[in-house]
Amino acid sequence: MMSDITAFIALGSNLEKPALQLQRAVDDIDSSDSMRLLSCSRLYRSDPVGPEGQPDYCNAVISITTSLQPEPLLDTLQTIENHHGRQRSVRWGPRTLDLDILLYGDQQVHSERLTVPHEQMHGRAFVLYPLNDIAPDLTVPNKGRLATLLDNVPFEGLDVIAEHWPWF
Ligand code: ROI
Repeated sequence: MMSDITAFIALGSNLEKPALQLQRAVDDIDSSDSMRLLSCSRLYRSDPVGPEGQPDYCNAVISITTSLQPEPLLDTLQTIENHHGRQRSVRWGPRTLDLDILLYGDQQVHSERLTVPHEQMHGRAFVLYPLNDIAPDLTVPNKGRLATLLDNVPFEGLDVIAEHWPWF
C-alpha cells in the first residue's frame, strides 16, 4: 500500500517464558491485517533497568510496515500486550510483554499517549544494540545517528542469546 510507513518496535518481557512471549508477539504482529514484519534483531538477555529484584529481560527490536497511523498502531500493539496477560500495575515493574513504538518513519509524534521517537531509547543499551542489528545506518529524528548514540552507551548487561529467531 502506498501509505505504508516503516516503524521500529521494541519488544521486552521478563515474565512467563520471556523468549516465548517475544516469539508470539512477532507472530501476532505479522498475522495482523495492518502490520507486516520486515526484519528482526537478534534476541538478547538483559539486566533489568529500573527497580532491582525483578527477573532478567528478553529484548529485541523489529521493523514493520504498517497502514496504521501512530495512535491506532499504539492501540493495536496494546491489544496484543493485553492478550499476553499484561497487567499495568507497578511502574517500571516486571511485565509479560512490552511493545514500544521507537520510530514511525521519520515522523515526530507528541500527544498525551505517545511520544515518538521513544523518549528513553537513546540511552538504553537493550534498545540501541538490537536496533543496530537491523538498521545500523539509521538516524533518529532529533537525536542523531544511531552509530553516534551507541558511542555513548556501552554494551553492558546484555547478552545475545539467539542469532536467528523466531524459531517457528
Ligand atoms: N529493563 C530491561 N533490561 N529491558 C526492558 O525491556 C525493560 N523495560 C522496562 C524497564 C522496567 C524500564 N526496564 C527494562 O520498561
